[in-house]
Amino acid sequence: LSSFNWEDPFRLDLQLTEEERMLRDAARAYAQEKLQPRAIEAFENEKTDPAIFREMGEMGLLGVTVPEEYGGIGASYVAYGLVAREIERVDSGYRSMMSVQSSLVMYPIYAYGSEEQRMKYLPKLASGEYIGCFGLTEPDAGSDPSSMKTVAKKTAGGYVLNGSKMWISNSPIADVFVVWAKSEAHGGKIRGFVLEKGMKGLSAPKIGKKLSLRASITGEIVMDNVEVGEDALLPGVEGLKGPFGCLNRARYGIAWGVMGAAEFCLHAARQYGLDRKQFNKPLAQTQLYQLKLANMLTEISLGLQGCLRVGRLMDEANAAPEMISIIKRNNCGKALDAARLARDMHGGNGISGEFQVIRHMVNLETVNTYEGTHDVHALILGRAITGLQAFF
Ligand code: TGC
Ligand code: FAD
Repeated sequence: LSSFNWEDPFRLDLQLTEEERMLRDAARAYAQEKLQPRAIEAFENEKTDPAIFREMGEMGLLGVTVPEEYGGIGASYVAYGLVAREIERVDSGYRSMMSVQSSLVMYPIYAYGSEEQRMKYLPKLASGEYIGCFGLTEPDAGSDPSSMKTVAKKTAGGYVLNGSKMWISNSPIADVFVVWAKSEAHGGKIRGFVLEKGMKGLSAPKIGKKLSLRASITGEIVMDNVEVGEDALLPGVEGLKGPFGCLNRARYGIAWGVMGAAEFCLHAARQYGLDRKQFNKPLAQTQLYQLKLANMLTEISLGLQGCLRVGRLMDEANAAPEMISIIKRNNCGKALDAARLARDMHGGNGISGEFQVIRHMVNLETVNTYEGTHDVHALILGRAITGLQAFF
């Protein structure tokens, strides 16, 4: 048997391709050099820097799975997950900005869009020149998106949209809005539309006073008789499987991302415990402190390995949504546990923004809720196990 490396317990590194390692290293360097120095202040002042999209675009970190002809780099889903992990190691809000753009805006335009829509939007979204957002949730339709009220009515040349979306990442600074509405012309089925900033009747007010995910701007999308042409309709999908196809990918990325946040918390707690002495010995030399570190390390190791397995299956087009529910749900819950532990292990310093663990902790409350809450994913799995749906 060979030696153990606590920083890579299951030798994840060895399970990656050279290309995946290179992209991970580039994402890590960018995140540590460019994002980390801004993170504390961005959170404190609730400031989202739109330049981050262009920086990520330059680094090739937006829409990494999208083929090169549309501005992506045609990388694997494992590579996408590795990028999410590196960005979220710094802040869940930055990962949110990246994953909405990649999985919730570029993916549907690529997978369901016409060739004209792809050419019009994807290269500019990949470079970060355009910022995108995804509107599914409404004030009265969160976990149950099928109850959405937003409607698209047919007009002579296209559609007119009315409704409002709530809790939409990036919306106040977005140029491109992928929104989901019930289309009367399609028998009331849910259809996707691509709207653009500046359209008459379209606004996106910011939601203020967030105490979580403060580096990522969130807003509403208000559609008051927004008229669009036929070319705004995403032609390739109908029904809830449209937005869910996007969510599968974003949820998968989140499962990797939150492990990055948890790793930050583990590393911070370990270092703090080595540096700080109480009762004449380092905190890290106490049994309780070590138990907490061991629990964190175990969950992170298992969580990452689960992500890698599901990622490989996604790359073989052989993954099921329930697999993604397992890793999204479990990894968010475990990352939140790790962040709460790390906060506790830092004592009073744990509540200071300077030590960063409380920022991860409150961010992860959002990540545990969006893209399907912890309990909703339990119900998705419960339905798969029993064949009985318990949502309603
Ligand atoms: P259900 O009857 O289960 O399904 C309706 C139709 O959708 C299909 N479907 C899926 N297709 C692909 N992938 C999936 N994961 C799918 N899940 C369902 C299904 O096959 C069916 O198709 P068809 O053709 O037969 O009509 O629908 P339901 O209404 O009973 O769903 C219940 C439930 C709870 C599973 C679902 O609604 C759910 O997952 N709720 C959670 C909502 C959610 O995740 N919202 C996310 C909003 S976006 C967001 O949070 C972005 S944050 C991003 C960031 O900042 O990083
Ligand atoms: P609810 O659905 O009202 O749930 C409240 C509680 O009830 C939860 O604990 C839930 O688990 C529980 N619950 C719900 N149904 C059941 C049931 N059947 N059985 C048992 N328990 C149940 N949405 C977008 O469309 N695009 C975005 O970009 C986006 N970004 C977001 C960014 C932030 C910062 C936040 C906070 C949210 C974002 N969301 C976005 C919305 C997010 O997806 C929803 O908040 C989430 O789906 C939960 O919906 P809800 O808030 O309406 O909660």
